[in-house]
Amino acid sequence: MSQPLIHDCDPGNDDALGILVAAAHPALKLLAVTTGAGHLEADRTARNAAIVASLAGVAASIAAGAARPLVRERLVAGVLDFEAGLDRDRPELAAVALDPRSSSELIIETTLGNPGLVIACTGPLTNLALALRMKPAIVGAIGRIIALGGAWGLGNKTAAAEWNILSDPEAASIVYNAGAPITMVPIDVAASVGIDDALVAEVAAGGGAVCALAVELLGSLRSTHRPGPFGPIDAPLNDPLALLIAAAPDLARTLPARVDIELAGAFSFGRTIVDFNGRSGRPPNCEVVVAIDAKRARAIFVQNLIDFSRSAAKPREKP
Ligand SMILES: [Ca+2]
Repeated sequence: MSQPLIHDCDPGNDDALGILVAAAHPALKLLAVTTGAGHLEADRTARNAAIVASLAGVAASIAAGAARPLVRERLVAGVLDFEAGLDRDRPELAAVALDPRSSSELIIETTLGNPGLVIACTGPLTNLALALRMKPAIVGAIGRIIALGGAWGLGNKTAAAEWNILSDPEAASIVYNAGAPITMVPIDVAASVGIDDALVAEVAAGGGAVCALAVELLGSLRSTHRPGPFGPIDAPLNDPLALLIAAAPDLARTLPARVDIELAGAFSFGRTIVDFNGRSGRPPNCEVVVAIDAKRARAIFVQNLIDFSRSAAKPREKP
């Protein structure tokens, strides 16, 4: 039986690849794609999700969500060039109609209707925090939250903080303290799965509209990658990993940890404090991914896209 799933995201080129994985993987049943402000404005992330759904024939409900963080002013993704993939406006591309519900409403109704479902989060955690505040009872129906974001080491937006968490630290704090099972996929470990020439070539060889879109998205991620002093050399695949782990949890090795979000630090605001050793004296609140089977993850990623591209192409091939 396939795993019911919500993908909460801010597409965003790697989020868009995540939607494709979520829709393609036979172990997943993608019920809803919920979007909000993060990488781009909220109306753009919703439209980008709707573009991906249209192009790939994704049947899930697509909703627009939070336009700003719970407490603070919104950040913008200043590290990106906004000229590639879905970062730039694409008025020429068709998009499916959005669900009339807000992302948080759709999260609540879908979760209550599908106990045990997984929520994969690849953007700021605003929508999920709102849903948890509006309807705390959903905690008991969530099978697992798989959240791409945070770091045990250096941040990627400030020296201390990773982008998704920094974009709405209060929301992240609500989610990490909600009591639901959580798997954290920190950028330290996500960096181990890179987008290299071979990966792009394998996807390109798949042919069809889905693979063509994926190649464009992969290229845009590579073009905006700025390696730090410790790498990684190749742009990290990032967001699709949350969906790949949702489909195949054994791709990831995890350790329990207490994860808290720094909400007051002058220099460390938005940092995830990952306590593997119980130094806080408080019990773990999540499983942190510490290693990924990168070879298998990328093989599944490529095969998903190729299979999906072929199946999505079939109706169009009919006379
Ligand atoms: Ca994202």
